[in-house]
Amino acid sequence: MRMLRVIVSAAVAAVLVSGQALAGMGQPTPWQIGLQDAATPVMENIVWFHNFLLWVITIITLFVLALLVIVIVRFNARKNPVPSRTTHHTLLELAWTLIPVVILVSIAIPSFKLLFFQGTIPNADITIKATGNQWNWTYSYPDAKIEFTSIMLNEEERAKASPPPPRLLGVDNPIYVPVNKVVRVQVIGADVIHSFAVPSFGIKIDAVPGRLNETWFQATREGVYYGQCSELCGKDHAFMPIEVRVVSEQAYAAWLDEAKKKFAVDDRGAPRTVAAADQVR
Ligand SMILES: [Cu+2]
Repeated sequence: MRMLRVIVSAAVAAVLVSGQALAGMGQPTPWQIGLQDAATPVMENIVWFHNFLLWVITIITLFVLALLVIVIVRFNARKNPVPSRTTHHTLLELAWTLIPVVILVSIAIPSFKLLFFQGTIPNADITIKATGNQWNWTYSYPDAKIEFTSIMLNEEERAKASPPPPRLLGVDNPIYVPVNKVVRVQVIGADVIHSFAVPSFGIKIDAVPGRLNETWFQATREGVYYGQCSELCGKDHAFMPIEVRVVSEQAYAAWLDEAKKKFAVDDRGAPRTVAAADQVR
């Protein structure tokens, strides 16, 4: 019995430790078991809720398994030639009605809390609009009047980049956001339904043509975070990654200055680059 306990606790510890060690920050890792590391309060909540449910389901499963074993061993036909005629047990029936209700309520309360936390967008510092196209993303920062398209790097371009981004995840024009700021993300589809998802931020929202969806994130750690289109949208669905760089306020300001020169658009969203202005003249 003691031996069994040692083996079980060793196995559980191995799974927990490896899950944590292998979970990637902002990107998936080989042999990853758990969720990607959380970089926003929403994702921290999701990870907590996920682990909480895992405990609940594990305890329930072991309890039901124990009941089954007891029934098989103690109440089989061989041991009970004359079956018991008991049909009701008021206390037992009350217990098996009320205990599940208590369990469900204890799941529902944090679940609804999380849902409202995700669904209520706080006062945003920055708004980014992400438009899903077949098969890339267009991002605009309406307040800064910039707009650009973000396309996946192919193998050749990836090899040239330093450091090379993970395969199928790096893009030519990533989104930049400052750390600790609330970012409102408006998401829409230009052609078919796409889905804007960044696992470390705990966001995933459909990009539907003709309907503006909204979500938000507040990244609390600097770094590079990857996501992917998460709605089957056609032949290159797997090749429209999302890359978000969370940087310091100064680095963001520097990027924004540069971006305003490169990606400027006018109020109607038409390009206002130097080249385009030249053509008009
Ligand atoms: Cu897509």
